Amino acid sequence: MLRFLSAGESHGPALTVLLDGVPAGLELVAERDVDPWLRRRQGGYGRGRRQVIEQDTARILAGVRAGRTTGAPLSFQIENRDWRNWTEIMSPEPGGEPRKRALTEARPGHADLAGGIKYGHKDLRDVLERASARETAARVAAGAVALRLLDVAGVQGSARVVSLAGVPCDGGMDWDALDALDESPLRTFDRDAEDRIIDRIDAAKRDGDTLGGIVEARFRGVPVGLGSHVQWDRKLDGRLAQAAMSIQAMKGVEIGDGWHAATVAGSSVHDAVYANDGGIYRETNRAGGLEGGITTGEELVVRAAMKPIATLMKPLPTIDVATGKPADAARERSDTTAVPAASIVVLAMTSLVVADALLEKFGADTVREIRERVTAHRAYVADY
Ligand code: EPS
Repeated sequence: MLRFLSAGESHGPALTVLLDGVPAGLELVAERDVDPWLRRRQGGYGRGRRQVIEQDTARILAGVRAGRTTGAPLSFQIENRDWRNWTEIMSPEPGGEPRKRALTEARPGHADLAGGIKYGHKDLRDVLERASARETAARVAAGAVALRLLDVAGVQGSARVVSLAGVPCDGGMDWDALDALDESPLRTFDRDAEDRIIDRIDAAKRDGDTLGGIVEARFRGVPVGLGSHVQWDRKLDGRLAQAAMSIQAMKGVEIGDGWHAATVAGSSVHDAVYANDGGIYRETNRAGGLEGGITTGEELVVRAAMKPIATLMKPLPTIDVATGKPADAARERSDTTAVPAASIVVLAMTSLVVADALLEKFGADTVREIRERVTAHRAYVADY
C-alpha cells in the first residue's frame, strides 16, 4: 500500500513529505526525478510574486541510498525560502500575541471561516497557513515518486490545461509533443487560444479578480485490471475522484466523457468492443479507461474543475471574526490563476492512486518483481 502524508505551513520553515510503501530498487535522484516536477508546478502564467521567491527542490531525508529506494519509508523536505520573512509571525515559541499579520476578515471561498469556527481560531492565519495551496508542492514531490514507479510498469502520465477563464484550449492530446506543454505558459497544446486567455488573465489581474479552469491528467500503458468492481471503496474511479477533489479549489472531477455522457444516449456513450489477431480493442475511449471501477487498458483520462482562487484584491463582503462587524475580505499576496500548476498537482495525486492500485494488483517488495509480474500479466491479457 502506498501511503502519503504531508506537514508544513505556507510560511513555515519547510514542507515535509512522508511516502510509505515504495518497493525497493527504484532508481530515484531528486534533481532528476522530483525537482523538474516541482519546477513545473511553480510555473504558469498568472502566478504571483511568491513564485519569484521560491525555488522548490526536494531534499531526500530517508528511504534512498546510493540512488535507489531501500523499501523503507521515504521522506522529503522542501524548504520555504519565504520563511525568513515570516520567522517572528510563524515561530512556534509562545508569546508575541496578537501576532503581526493576524487575519480576521474571513475570505469567502477560502477555508478561513469554516476552519476558524471548527478549530476555535480568531486569528485565521492558523487556518490559512495549512489550507494554502503551498501544500501542493508536497503532493507533487510524492507524485513524482509514483510516476517513477509507474514508469517501471510501462505507464506514462501527462498533465495539461484544457480550459481556462472559460476559453476552451484542448487542442487534442499529443503524446509525442509533451515538451510543448512545458514550453507553453498555460500548459496547453492550443497555441491559438493562448493569447486570448493571457489577455483575460491580465484583465482579471487589473480588476483584482481571479480565474479558474479545467485540467487533465492522462495515463497510457495502464495494465487492464487495476481497481475492482467488488466493493465501493476499491473502485478506481472513486479513488481517483477523491484524490483529485482533495486538491485545494477543486469543485468537480470527470472521467472520460463525464458530464457530457449524462446528456446523450447510451449508444453514443459506451465503447464498442472488437477483437482481431492483436487481441481485444475499442475504437473509442469515451469511458476514459475505466469500466466498473476497473482499468480497461485504454488511456486513463481524469479532468478536474478548479474554481477561481478565493483571495481577491477586489474583496467581497465578509465579517471580521474579531469584532463580528461587516468588513472587506482580507487581501493577501496571491495568484491571479494557478490552473497550469493545478494540472501538475492533479497528475501527482492521480499518479499516487494509480501506483497504489498497481502495487495492490502486483503486490511486490522489489521493482524487479513488479517488472516480471506486469510483463506476465500483459501476456495473459493478450491471450485472454
Ligand atoms: C496561496 C497564496 C499564495 C500562493 C500560494 C497559495 O501564497 P503567498 O500568500 O505566500 O503569496 O503563492 O501558493 C504557493 C505558495 C505555492 O507554492 O503554490 C493560498 O492562499 O492558497
